[in-house]
Amino acid sequence: MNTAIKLGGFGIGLAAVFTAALGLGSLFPAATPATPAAHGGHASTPPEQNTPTAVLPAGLQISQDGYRLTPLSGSLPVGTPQPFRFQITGPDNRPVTAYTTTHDKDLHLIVVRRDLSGFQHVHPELGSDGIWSIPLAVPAAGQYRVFADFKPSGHDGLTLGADVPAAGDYRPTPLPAAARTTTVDGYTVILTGDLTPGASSKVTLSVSKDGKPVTDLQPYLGAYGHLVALRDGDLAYLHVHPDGEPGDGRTTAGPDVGFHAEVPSTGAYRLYLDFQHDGKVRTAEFTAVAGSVTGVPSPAPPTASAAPSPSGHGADGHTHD
Ligand SMILES: [Cu+2]
Repeated sequence: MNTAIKLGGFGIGLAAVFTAALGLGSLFPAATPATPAAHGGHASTPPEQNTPTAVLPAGLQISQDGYRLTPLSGSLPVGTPQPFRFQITGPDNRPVTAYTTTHDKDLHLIVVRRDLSGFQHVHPELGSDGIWSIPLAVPAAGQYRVFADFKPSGHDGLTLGADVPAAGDYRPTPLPAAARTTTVDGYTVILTGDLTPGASSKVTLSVSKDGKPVTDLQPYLGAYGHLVALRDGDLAYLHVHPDGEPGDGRTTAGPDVGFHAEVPSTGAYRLYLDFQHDGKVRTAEFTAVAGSVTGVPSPAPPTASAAPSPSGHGADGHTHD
């Protein structure tokens, strides 16, 4: 399945789990990666005690499976774009030049400040020298995380992350409180469904404008929407995609865009929905809380959440410090 694996048995196990998970449209497999076959029916030792249960979420590492993300630009400019350059090297330490296209692109670059503000989803160009480049600027100073989401030929998809600073006076932005409704550029987007730690959960985002449902969303990168979720605190990365695609005979061009998402733990996440309408891509952002966190009431049942409220039911009452 995978000739590039150079890790030990645990690494191979991870790759197998990731492959299985990708088949289900999720980067995060269930909590227990593999259950060893029962031997002789003895049940004295539960198998999970000997099984690694923690599968590292994507985006937390600069290097994985021999692949490495190396920023060649030491900082990001504030305001005026400059070329941001980086390299992906493979197990042979050479720049990777052969990729499998996913969602219309060979590589997706996500840029976000460590406080989860300033999100950008862009698509660099690959030079013949194996160096990726894109003109890039950030809106304000601070420490940024860049994520390269790509699939080397013959390998499973990877998301590697690296920190890159933007010099200047850093003023952190508190994470906005959890809410089910957000607005961007005159569009209102409503989130229904809840993130369930360790399980696949359906979330739906509904787009409207001037009080009317938008039913002519345009395909962007082969879908009516792209959703990225980042975990507050460590920026673990979850890239999820819609339930269905344009032209499959069952997926409508809005107002609802459905996703299957699986988050690795309880906690707060920032969700970023890219959608295209009237020829322009916009990003709607939400804070959502997965599971029950200390001091936070459990989310309302799905039936109740179908009726959106301006106060943001589900994780209402939660304020993030
Ligand atoms: Cu992309």
